[in-house]
Amino acid sequence: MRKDNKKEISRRRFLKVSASAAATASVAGNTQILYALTTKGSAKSTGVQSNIEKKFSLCDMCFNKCGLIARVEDGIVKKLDPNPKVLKSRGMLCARGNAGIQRVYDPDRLKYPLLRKGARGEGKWQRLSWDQALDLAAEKLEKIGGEYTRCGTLFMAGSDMQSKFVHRFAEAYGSYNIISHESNCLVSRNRAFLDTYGEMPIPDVLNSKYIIMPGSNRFEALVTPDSIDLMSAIRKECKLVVIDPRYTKTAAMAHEWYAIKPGTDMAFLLALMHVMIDEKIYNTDFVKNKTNGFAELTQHVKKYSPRWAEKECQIPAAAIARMARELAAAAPAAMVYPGRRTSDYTDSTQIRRANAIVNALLGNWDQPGGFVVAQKIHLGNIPFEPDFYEDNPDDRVDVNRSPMMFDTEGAYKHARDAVIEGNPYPIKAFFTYKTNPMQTGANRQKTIEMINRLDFMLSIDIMMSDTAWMADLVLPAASYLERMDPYATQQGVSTGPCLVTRDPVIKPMFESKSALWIVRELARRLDLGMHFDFTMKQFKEAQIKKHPEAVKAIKKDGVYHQKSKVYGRYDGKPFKTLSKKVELFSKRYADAELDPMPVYKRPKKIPSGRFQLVVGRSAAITQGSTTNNKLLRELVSENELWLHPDSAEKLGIRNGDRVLVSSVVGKQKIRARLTREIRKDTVYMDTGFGVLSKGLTSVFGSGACIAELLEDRFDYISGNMAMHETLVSVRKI
Ligand SMILES: Nc1nc2c(c(=O)[nH]1)N[C@H]1C(S)=C(S)[C@@H](COP(=O)(O)OP(=O)(O)OC[C@H]3O[C@@H](n4cnc5c(=O)[nH]c(N)nc54)[C@H](O)[C@@H]3O)O[C@H]1N2
Ligand SMILES: Nc1nc2c(c(=O)[nH]1)N[C@H]1C(S)=C(S)[C@@H](COP(=O)(O)OP(=O)(O)OC[C@H]3O[C@@H](n4cnc5c(=O)[nH]c(N)nc54)[C@H](O)[C@@H]3O)O[C@H]1N2
Ligand code: SF4
Ligand SMILES: [Mo]
Repeated sequence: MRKDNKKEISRRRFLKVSASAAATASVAGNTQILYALTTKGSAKSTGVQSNIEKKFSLCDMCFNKCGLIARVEDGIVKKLDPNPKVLKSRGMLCARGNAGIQRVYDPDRLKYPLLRKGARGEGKWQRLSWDQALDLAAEKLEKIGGEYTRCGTLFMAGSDMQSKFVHRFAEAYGSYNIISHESNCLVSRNRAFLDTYGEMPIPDVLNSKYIIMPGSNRFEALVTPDSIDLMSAIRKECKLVVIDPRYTKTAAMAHEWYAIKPGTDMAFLLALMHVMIDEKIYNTDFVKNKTNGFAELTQHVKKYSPRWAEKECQIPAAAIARMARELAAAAPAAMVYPGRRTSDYTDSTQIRRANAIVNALLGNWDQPGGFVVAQKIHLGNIPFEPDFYEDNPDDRVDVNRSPMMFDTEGAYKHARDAVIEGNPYPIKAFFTYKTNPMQTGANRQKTIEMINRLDFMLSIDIMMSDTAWMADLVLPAASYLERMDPYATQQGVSTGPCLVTRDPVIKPMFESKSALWIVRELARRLDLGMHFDFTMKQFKEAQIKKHPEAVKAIKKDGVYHQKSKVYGRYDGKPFKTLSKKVELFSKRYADAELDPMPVYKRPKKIPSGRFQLVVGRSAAITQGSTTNNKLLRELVSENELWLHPDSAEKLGIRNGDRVLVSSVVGKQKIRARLTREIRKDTVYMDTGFGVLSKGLTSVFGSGACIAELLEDRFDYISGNMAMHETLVSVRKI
């Protein structure tokens, strides 16, 4: 009874929200939105037999691509349910996944191409036809290519199954300045694990008996299957220890939580190694046969005792020693979780190297409950040979700013600096697809400074994001439920690899188009049409040629699972490193004049009266891209500054007071939330608020922008943005 009541209330609220949403929308397509957001048009409500089709798709509210089944009635999506057959997502569709309907039917959707009319960021736009927009974009790219070479355009595409076509366009056009969101996310982690193991393993959380999780908030920062597996594991016999300056939801579910001093994880990890080696409780067989540099490591960690570490990281020495023993006892079904962005500091590759090395001492490689080798199902391609442009510069624009950047990836922070400095050569155009660096690149003013140096900026988005708001030309993209996407391979960890895809669930609304369509049309105008001489259907056929059985399975279940061995895949095989072993000591680093083993460097002191600002996640928000969603706004409608009550008292701040937060790069006003769920020297706020774009009518005016405050420091090895290195002061307004 109660349950039904609840349902009714939320349905009514949903309708209220929809009605007001529709009232504020003043452009074409209203009837479709209105129809979608009411139940009036439903067959059920008129007593006619329901005509609901169920269609497979994949969620796109974050990068996880959880399997879903859309219930579609008369061409309108009515509900999204999880697809239990997709084992990687373990039958989950989270709050954001459910709210995907609102993404598609948001009256704030971009509806047709828009050309900037007023000053940049002023919000004056002129509607263009697609032909006008594409002709203009092609003309600008041609002109900039002629004046500044083809590398004078910087391309940035976010996480998407069609980003590969944007990359292909960039290569065909002739620019090697291609970046993604990843250098604002996890390249330092990938760097560290690649340089230790030769590849990036994945954690087998489900079968683990002991997990130490430093700075990963898996019950709010959802990653499938890890989030679901962690819940299953701790309900069985797995012990979970969370190390985080905040008492996150993950910490709340853990057996133990330590509010580590920010930036000191390496001290903790080195002390774990110290105990394991000192007490000889590491995996002697694995270390002897599969690793390189153990003698050097033994010598190296002698000074890093738990008593020493306690002074650095503020985790009690006895607890560190006990954790080392418990971990070793549970090994190989034990791990220090590798995380994603965990501790994002200027030393983060080395912090994660320390993480990788502790795991090597546990010998959990290729073992149940430890690290699993990532598997891919190899797909076909339609190959192409881009032209060579002789006048192009020798290298990427961000080259040599960090010693070990990924060639294919570069770094947003470095590319942005290079554009601002015009060094080593000028960049005059910026092409963004499904990424919002105005909210997700630290130091928003610098992003604005970069954009102000450009002659032309083009953004492809579904909404008028803050990044689109700054562009010259904004192109409307088809959402995930409206477009056909290529096949992609996923890894369900213990359930092995699988293939998934998207077919359109409904027709594209308004004038929205897929990335492939847009870049093909642009290519045609630039005489590069031969590189896009295929339809999405043909591309998919080329991808799947070797897996005819997958086509049938996907039609039936929305997914194809490949049976394959999950553990023991490395039996008798060398590691893909220089020494062919797990590199505890890295000769490559030594040759590059980097520390071959992680050396602890004390983070800068937090002066009294100032706070370390850390970044993190809320379960209802995806980075900078979901805060305008009205269904999710019912859960989090604005961000607040987490501040410890003892620190607040000294500043005369009470719960709910408006405060001014200042860093060396910016200032923001925000409401204070007094909570003991954070250290006294640390503050936190959610991402995605304080937007500049008036095209985001729901979220505009709420909360503060963390990107405006974050200092743009970087991991010196990989060029990863170091987002946790910001000090702020807080005062009552
Ligand atoms: N709901 C939701 N889920 C998501 C996302 C989302 O936006 N929303 N994004 C997805 C993406 S792209 C990613 S990369 C992952 C990120 O997932 P995680 O890697 O789990 O990253 P965060 O949630 O940002 O958590 C970082 C945590 O580190 C803590 N921290 C800060 N400084 C330190 C420190 O010095 N030491 C330690 N030990 N901890 C520290 C912060 O308090 C924060 O809780 O989440 C994914 N899942
Ligand atoms: N301040 C802050 N910065 C961060 C983080 C943080 O937590 N806080 N997290 C970091 C991490 S881990 C990551 S992975 C990055 C992610 O950074 P971004 O790549 O910027 O990811 P989102 O913020 O999700 O922005 C995605 C953009 O794509 C648009 N979009 C959504 N669906 C579609 C579609 O179907 N087609 C098109 N064309 N566009 C679409 C959205 O409207 C939005 O503008 O941010 C990093 N930076
Ligand atoms: S975790 Fe949630 S938002 Fe992300 S893909 Fe899965 S259901 Fe969608
Ligand atoms: Mo990320």
